[in-house]
Amino acid sequence: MLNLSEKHGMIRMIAEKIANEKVAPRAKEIDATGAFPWDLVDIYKKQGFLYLMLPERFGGLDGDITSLCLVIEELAKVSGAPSLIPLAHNVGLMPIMVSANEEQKEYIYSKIAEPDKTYLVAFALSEPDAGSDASHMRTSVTKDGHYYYLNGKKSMITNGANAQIYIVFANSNPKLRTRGISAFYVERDYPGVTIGKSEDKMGMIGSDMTELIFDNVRLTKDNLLGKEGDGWDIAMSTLNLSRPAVGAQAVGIAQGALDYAVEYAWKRVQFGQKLADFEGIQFMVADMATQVEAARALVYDAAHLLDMKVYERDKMSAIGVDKLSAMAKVFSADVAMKVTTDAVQILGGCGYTKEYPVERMMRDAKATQIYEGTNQIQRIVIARDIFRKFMG
Ligand code: COS
Repeated sequence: MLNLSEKHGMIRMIAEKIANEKVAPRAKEIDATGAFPWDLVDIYKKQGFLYLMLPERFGGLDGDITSLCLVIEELAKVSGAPSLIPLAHNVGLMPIMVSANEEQKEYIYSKIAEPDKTYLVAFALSEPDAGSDASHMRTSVTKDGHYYYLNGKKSMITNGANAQIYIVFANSNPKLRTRGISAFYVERDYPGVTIGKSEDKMGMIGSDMTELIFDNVRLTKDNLLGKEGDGWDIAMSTLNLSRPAVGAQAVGIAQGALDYAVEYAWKRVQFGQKLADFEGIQFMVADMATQVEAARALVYDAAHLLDMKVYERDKMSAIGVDKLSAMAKVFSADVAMKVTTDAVQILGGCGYTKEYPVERMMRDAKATQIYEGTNQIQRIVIARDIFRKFMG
């Protein structure tokens, strides 16, 4: 069990209450219809879940990653997609948090804090030909006088169709590879921005994932985050911050499936005894619970390290933040996949039907092994950090 501060205990309690009272009753219907749950997003806004990255003067928690993980874990326990929407939104705010100047922060944070309208943000890095190989992005930015012109296509962007602000990465000189990449904030109503194809997904249904197309979108230096060429560092710093939160989501999904399977094993009778009385089931449940607890410990260890506010890439690398973040994500996502699959197994034929929630949890768990960097990419990041001291 986690040893939480009073503040974090309170946040966890609020998130648990919202998850149980507001999200859980909607989980099955959202998965069946795929309708984007704006009503839940409005509740999240009221509860501050969309402000977690904002400074305190805007009602936020100043980028507290532990709080983000607690909120996402509690929401994910009851339903994947409704946890992904605030997760992707907060990930979208991370590049602002780590690299925007004061005027940009004031402008964007004021929009997020606007009482009458709910703004969402999306992080737009991936492209059709640049998923894991992110630095080979084709989206281009050309400078002409005071203006930048953005052209290209981003793909599989979570919140793409519903966000009003996009954080977009583009290269001005592919020969420079990572050093040619810059980051911009782009608003949905800028001329030349269109929302492309919407993906029909296996899981996380109800959270949108779309293409974004930029056709000669005119930007100014006010849209540029950090300096020209800082984009790669901003993207990597963001991923180091966000990966533990994906880990927390995976822990939540796994815990939800475990809880359901345990209750089922206690009630279901076969061969004249409860499933829970079979040693085979006991061993499965013991392993599932141990894995979930170990994943949780790794997630909150990484989150605690990030809460030391080491946002520059050099500092992050020096203390191994990239490694620990990747470990939290890869381990938790693999645990979520294993535990949800075992939960389906414990429920047997029932587990394979849509009448029970564990098949949905299994489909949702799969996403956590893929997004925010596939689990293979996480292993590359971990191994590179381990061998870094031997490199020149
Ligand atoms: N934190 C800090 N720095 C990182 C980093 C991380 N997590 N991962 C890579 N870097 C740095 C490297 O240290 C290197 O620094 P230098 O240029 O100073 O040497 C730089 O980034 C470029 O790295 P590299 O040359 O290894 O680039 P590659 O293109 O070979 O691959 C990976 C880098 C694969 C790690 C990167 O492309 C990646 O993270 N891909 C996954 C992208 C992703 O997560 N997409 C999901 C988006 S949201 S759904």
